[in-house]
Parts: sequence; structure tokens; C-alpha cells
Amino acid sequence: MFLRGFFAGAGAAMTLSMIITMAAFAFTDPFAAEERGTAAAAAAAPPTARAILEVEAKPTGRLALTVRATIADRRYRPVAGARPKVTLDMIQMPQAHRTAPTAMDPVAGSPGTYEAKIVAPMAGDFDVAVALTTPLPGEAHTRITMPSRAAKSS
Ligand SMILES: [Cu+2]
Repeated sequence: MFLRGFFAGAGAAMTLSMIITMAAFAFTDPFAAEERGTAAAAAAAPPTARAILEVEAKPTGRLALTVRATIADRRYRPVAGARPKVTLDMIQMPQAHRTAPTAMDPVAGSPGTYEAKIVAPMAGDFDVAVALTTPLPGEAHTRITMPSRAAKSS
């Protein structure tokens, strides 16, 4: 009698604990689970864990331009310690004189912001690509037109 009650009780308890576990899975924040992670979990991070980038480029002189990128994680927290690189590729002449990737430097006092001053190979329209691999992978593009003569400063 006691034993039967015990097993029935154990069975009910087990079922209840399974329901709680399943509910916990259903309501656990998947980002939190990922960030809690160990090195193994980080290595297995899903490909959706990508950086969010905003890229701006502006001409600063004849063929010279400044590229600025802000890099954040998926929760819009600035990503410090990244090593973004910028590459120019001419839109009218794809791959013809794509620049070597140039490292971008962190901007002092502005966490998650990186900048590089580069020189376009010729006047024209360029795709400006900023990419990083650590601590998160990410890539973003903008476009810039380098005028055939330097714009007058106003
Ligand atoms: Cu060209």
C-alpha cells in the first residue's frame, strides 16, 4: 500500500518536473542561454550571432575618404576590441582594383566606433565594405562617389 503510493507519487513528481523543464525551455531567453555559455557553447554559437554595423563614408579630399563604423552586438551594446577592416571596390569595375583590406582604429571616447582614412584608387563610385570576424562576425556596406576633382570646401 505504502509502496504503491510511493511509486504513484514518484511518477507524478517526475511528470511534473518534466513539465516544468519543458516550460523552462519554452520561456528561456535564447540570447541569455547563449551568452551564459562556456567556451564550448561559444564555439558552437549559431551563425545568427552576428554584429550589427553601421557604416558611413565621406570624402575628405581628392580620392581621400574617411570611413567610420559603429559596431554593436544584437542587443545594441557597443563591441569593443573588434578588428574591423575596410575594403573599397569600384562599382563600375568590380574586382579591377579592389583595395587591400585596411584595419580600422577604435575612436577614443566612443566605444564600438572605428575609423580608417583611406585613398580610393580613382574617381568614381565605390562599394565600401566593412567586415570583422572577432569577437563576432559581421559585415556591412555603404557607397561613396569620389568626385573627379576635389569638392570646394564650403
Ligand atoms: Cu576603376
